[in-house]
Amino acid sequence: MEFSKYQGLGNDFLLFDLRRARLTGDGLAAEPDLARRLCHRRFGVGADGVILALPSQGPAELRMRIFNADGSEAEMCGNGIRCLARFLADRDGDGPGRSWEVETAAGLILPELLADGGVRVDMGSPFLEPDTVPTQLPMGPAGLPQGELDVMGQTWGVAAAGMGNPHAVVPVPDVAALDLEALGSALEVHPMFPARANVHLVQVLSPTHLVMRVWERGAGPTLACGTGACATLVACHLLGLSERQARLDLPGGPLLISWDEQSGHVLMEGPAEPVFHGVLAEPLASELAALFSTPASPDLPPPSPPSQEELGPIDCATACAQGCQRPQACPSAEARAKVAALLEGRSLDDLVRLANDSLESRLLGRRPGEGGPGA
Ligand code: ZDP
Repeated sequence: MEFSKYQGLGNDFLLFDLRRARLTGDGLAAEPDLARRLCHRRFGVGADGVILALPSQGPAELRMRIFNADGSEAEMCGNGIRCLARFLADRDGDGPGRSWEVETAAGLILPELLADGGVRVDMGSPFLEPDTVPTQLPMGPAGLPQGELDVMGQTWGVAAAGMGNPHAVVPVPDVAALDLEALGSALEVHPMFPARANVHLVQVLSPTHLVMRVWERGAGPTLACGTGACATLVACHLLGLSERQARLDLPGGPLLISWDEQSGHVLMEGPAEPVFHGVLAEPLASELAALFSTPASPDLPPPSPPSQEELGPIDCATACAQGCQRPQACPSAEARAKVAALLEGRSLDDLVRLANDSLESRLLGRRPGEGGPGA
């Protein structure tokens, strides 16, 4: 079971290429303890999260799933998707300009490899309605959920935004002066955030330059959070604190974030670097491999499609409306085979005579009192 470790601004991930594998059941989501053990920095490999590259379920090229160090699954991951793009490019030998459509629980996300090795990502539109974040904070005058929350005996002005995953943004005069551990851990599980929250303290240096500290849901204090930087820029712009485009300095380094006025999409640009490639030892390797029906070895052919018996009978009316999908499983195949046999070996004249005869007998059958079916 091979894996690679990548990091984006010090936010680090274990990546597994399972694009040719098939999930049995719900994979890692059903085994939160496995993600915890992989991410543990002393008993495991060590990372902020585990990222799986999986076959897409729709038209996208692939699907990404991300698990936090505490085993919980996140909908999206900004630094992680940059790492995923570099990982795929490194494995497949792709260069600058290559882009991918990635299916995530936050919708289709589009990373693109840049000439300098960095990655630009179209992160889609932010979620600003309270129940889409999700948060219990009410819609505020700035056009996003806002409120005052009491934590640690103090009142904090908090704004919320979603990038598929939930974020709480707290503008403060000096990020360095605050106890991130205490504030972050309390706001992460605040009842106003029913799915918990990633917590960001942000200080405005200028309208195009912000500095932030990050407390990640399920991971604690991390060096960077891509989705968090996007949510923070959106919140700061709506609150009148920043332009639509700014540099956000995170503990691990800067990200460039812009909120495109026309498309409404947030664009993120930043680095992603390989750290090492490894092979999991037992028992972790077998435990992870057991979650997939095919190991992730690139040398193996893709999994064979399920057999007709496994698939069961087909519903032609819905499944085959655009043409026969599975002739072997077609319930009308027998009837169609009889017609084919009938047509074969008969001349056109025979067929015309057959049609006329049967038409005549049907017409006769309908005349009252002259016999035929039902008379
Ligand atoms: O939403 C969450 O539970 C996050 N901890 C997921 C990871 C977000 C991340 N830091 C990012 O860059 O967006 C990886």
